[in-house]
Amino acid sequence: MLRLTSQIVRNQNSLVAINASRCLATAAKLNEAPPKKPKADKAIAPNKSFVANFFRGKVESSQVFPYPYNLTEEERETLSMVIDPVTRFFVDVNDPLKNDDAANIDQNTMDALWELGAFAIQVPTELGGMGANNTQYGRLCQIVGANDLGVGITIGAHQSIGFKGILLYGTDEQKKKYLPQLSTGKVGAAFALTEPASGSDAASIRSRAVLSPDGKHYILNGSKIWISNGGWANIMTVFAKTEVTDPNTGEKKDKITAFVVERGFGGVTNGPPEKKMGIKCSNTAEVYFEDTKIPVENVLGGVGNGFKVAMNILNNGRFGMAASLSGTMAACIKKAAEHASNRVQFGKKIEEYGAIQEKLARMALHQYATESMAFMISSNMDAGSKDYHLEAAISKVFASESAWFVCDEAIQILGGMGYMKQTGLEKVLRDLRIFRIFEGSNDILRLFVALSGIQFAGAHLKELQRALKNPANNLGLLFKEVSKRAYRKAGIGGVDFTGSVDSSLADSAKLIGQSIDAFGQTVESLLVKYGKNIIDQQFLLKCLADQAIDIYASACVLSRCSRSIEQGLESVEHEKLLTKAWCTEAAERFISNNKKIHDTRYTTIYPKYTQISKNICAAQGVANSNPLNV
Ligand code: MYA
Repeated sequence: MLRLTSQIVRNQNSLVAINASRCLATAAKLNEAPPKKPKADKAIAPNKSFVANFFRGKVESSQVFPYPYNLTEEERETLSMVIDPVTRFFVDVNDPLKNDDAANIDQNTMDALWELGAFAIQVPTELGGMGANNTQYGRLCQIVGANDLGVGITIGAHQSIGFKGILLYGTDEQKKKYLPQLSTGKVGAAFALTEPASGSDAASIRSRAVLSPDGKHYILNGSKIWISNGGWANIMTVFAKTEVTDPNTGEKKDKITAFVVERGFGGVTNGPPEKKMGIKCSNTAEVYFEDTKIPVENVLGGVGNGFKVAMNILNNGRFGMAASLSGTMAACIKKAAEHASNRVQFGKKIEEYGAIQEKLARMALHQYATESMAFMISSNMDAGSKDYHLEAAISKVFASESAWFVCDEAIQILGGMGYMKQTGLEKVLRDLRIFRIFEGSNDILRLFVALSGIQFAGAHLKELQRALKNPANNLGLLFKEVSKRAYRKAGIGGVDFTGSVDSSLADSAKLIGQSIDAFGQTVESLLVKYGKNIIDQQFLLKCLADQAIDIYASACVLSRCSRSIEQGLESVEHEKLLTKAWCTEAAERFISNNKKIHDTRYTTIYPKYTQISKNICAAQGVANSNPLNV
C-alpha cells in the first residue's frame, strides 16, 4: 500500500524553504535570473472534498455548510409512504433472534422482503425498483440497521455492492437485461472480489479471464472467498485479471476487469454457508469459477478498468453502512434508556447516577455525529458530487467503531440483562464486529484517508514550489501563500466559520477552526520531514486519519445543528448540547493526536512497538515468561 504515495511530491526537502520570509527571498532571487521553463505537470484536478482540502489547512465548505437540505417535498412524501410498511415488516414478519438461531432467513420472510421492494431500493422505477435516491436509501437503511443487521447485509450485499456496478457502469443493454430480474424476479446478486490470497490488497487477485480465440467470450477461472449471498446469488459482479495491450506501446499487461457473471454460464459453484460470529442469517460462501464462459458484452466498465470499478462501487455504498449503523445505535440507546429509567439500585433509578449519565450522553454523541455524517454524504452524492470518497471512508470507519462502542455501553448499562440473549444486544454486538473488518478494513481505510489527503496536499505544495521558480507569473498565488503564513506566524487569521455556523456555536466552531489550522501545518511538516517515505510511517498516518475523522465529524455536527437552529426544530436545545460536547471532546482528541505525531515522549514509543511486535512474532506468541517462571 499504496502506490499513490509514489506520486507524492518528490524532493520534499526543498519545501522547507516555504515560509513567509524565505518565500519572498527565494522569489526575489529567482527574479534575478530568467526562470527555467517549468516542467509540465499534471494539473491538480479541482476537488470539492472538505476532507481533502483540510489536509492543506484550507476550508472548502461547499459540501459541508450549510447542511444540505436532504429531500424535496415529493421525495419526503414518497419516503414516508415506504417507511410505514418497512417498519411493519420488522414488527410483524421478521424475527431477528430466530434468523440468528437458524443462521438463515426463511422463505416467508425473504418473500416479504422481495414484495416490499427491499432488494431494489435504488433501481429506477422503470426497471422495476423503488427509484430512491441516496438520502431516501439511507433513511431506509437506518430502519433496517435498527432491527436486523443480518437482514441488512443480505439486502445490502445484493444492491449496495452486488449489482451497484450495473447501476453505475452498466450499458443500457446490461441495465435492461439484469436490473428488472434483480429487482422483482427474486434473483440475487453478489460482489465477488476477495480471494484466499487477496483481502485488503485488492489489486493482487489471481482469478483470470482469458479472451477466446474468436474474441466472443472470456473464459474465467478462479475462486473467491467470503462472498455475501455467494450461496444463492445467480448474478455476480466478478473481478479477474485480464491481459490488456497498451495501444501506444503494444506492451501487454495484466489488469483487472469487472464482469457480470450469470450462474447459468456454467462452471459456477459454491461452498457451504460459512459459520460466523455474527450476521449469521446472511449467507456467506466461497464461489468457484471453472472455465466459465462470459460473453464479451458482459464486461462492466471497460476492459482493464476493474480496479477503479471495484473501488468506486465500494466508495458509493459506504455511506449506507453509516446510515444503517446510526439506526443500530439509536436502537441500542433506546434499550439502554428504557432500562436506565426503570432500574432502581441503591434507592435511586440508575439514570440518576453520573456514571450512567456519562455513558448515555457519549452514546448519543456518537449516534448524532454518525447520522449527521451519513446524511451529509448522501445529500452531496444526490447533488451530483464526485468528491466524496474520503468522507465515505471516514463515515464507514467512524460508524463501525461508534456502533461497537454504543452497543457495548448499552450492554454495560443493562448489566447481566444485557448479556442475556433474549435482550437482543449480544446478537447486535456479534453482528457489529464484522463492520470494522469488511468493505475495506478500518486500518486500511485509515491509511487510504491519510495517504490520499497527503497526496492532495503534496500536489498543492508542489504547485507552490513550481510557482517559486517562476514568481513573475505567479504573484497572486505567492502573495496569498506568503500572507497566510505571515498571519499564521503572528497568530492572527486562520480558519474562521463565522457566517457558516450559528453564533451560539461560535466557541465550538473556533475549536475546529484551530484544529484545521494545526492539521494543515502538521501535514506540511510531515511532508517536509519524510517526503514520499511518509508511506512507511503508519503510526503517524493513523494519528492523521484519526484527526481527520474528528475534524470531519465536528464539521458535520456543527453544520447540522446550525440548520436545526435555523429551522427551529423542537430538539434544538438538545442538539446544541450534543454539538458543544462533541466538539470539545473532538478538539481534545485532536490535540492528543498532535502530540502523538510531534512529541518525542510519544514518538519514541513507536520503535518500541515495532520491536515488541517483532519479538512476539519471532516467539510466535507472548515473548516473556510468566511471573512464576514455571
Ligand atoms: S467486499 C471486499 C472489500 N474489499 C475492500 O474493500 C478492499 C480494500 N482495499 C482497497 O480499498 C484498495 O486495495 C486500497 C488501494 C485502498 C488498499 N477510490 O496504488 P493504489 C485508485 C477511488 O493506492 P493499492 C466486502 O467486504 C488510486 O487513486 N480510487 O492501490 C463485502 C490509484 O489511481 P491512479 C481509488 O495500493 C462486505 C489506483 O486506484 C481508491 O493497490 C459485504 C491505485 O491505487 C478508492 N477508494 O490499494 C458488505 N483506492 O492510478 C455488504 C485506490 O489513477 C454491504 N484508488 O492514480 C452492505 C452495506 C449496506 C449496509 C446495510 C446494513 C444494514
